[in-house]
Amino acid sequence: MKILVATHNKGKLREYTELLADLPVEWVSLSDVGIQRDVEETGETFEANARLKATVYARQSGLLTLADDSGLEVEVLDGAPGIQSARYAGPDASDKERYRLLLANLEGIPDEERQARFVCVIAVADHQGEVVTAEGVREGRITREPRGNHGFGYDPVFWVPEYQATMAELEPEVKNRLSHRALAVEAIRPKLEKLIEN
Ligand code: ITT
Repeated sequence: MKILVATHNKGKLREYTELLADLPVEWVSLSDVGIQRDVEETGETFEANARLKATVYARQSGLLTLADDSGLEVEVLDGAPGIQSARYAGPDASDKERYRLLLANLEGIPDEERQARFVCVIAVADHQGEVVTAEGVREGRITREPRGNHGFGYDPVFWVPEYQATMAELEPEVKNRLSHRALAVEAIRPKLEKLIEN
């Protein structure tokens, strides 16, 4: 069976192909099926946007489709950047510009008030619009300086207390054991296996 991993984010695509490698599935990407256009994320929650992306891309491709909406919630910023994580520093900003802006907005905030969490909601939709979802959350805090070269996005400024390292300092196999995305994958796995069997 073919499943579309519907993301334009190369970091996410790499992680899904690693996290789901054991399933008896041929994974295809948006570029494999010739879809270039982005879905406009008009929802007000991670779940709404994940559902939206999965259903639109499933309709366009005719394939069972997995999408995620994910991002970073910082407590002292009342949950920002949240669902705006990808657009935090404007539509064409780089990952580096986004985390630099975050560090600037947290200037002067002491370590104990820099708690944050990564959230990932996965939605899997079929071409008829049936959708299942699951969520994963990873707690941590925002550092004062970026560190590490692995991962993507806000990983260089996200401190994982259990490992005394930023997410970007962890080897990909380690991130894939503990990340918000890994937890969401474990939660969606039984539902996905049922869909594959049918
Ligand atoms: P798609 O919508 O095409 O999947 P996107 O990058 O626009 O790609 P989102 O709208 O879900 O995806 O935005 C996610 C944002 O949160 C984006 O800025 C990512 O860099 C960041 N993010 C998500 N997961 C992350 C992770 O595991 N590590 C670091 N940053 C992450």
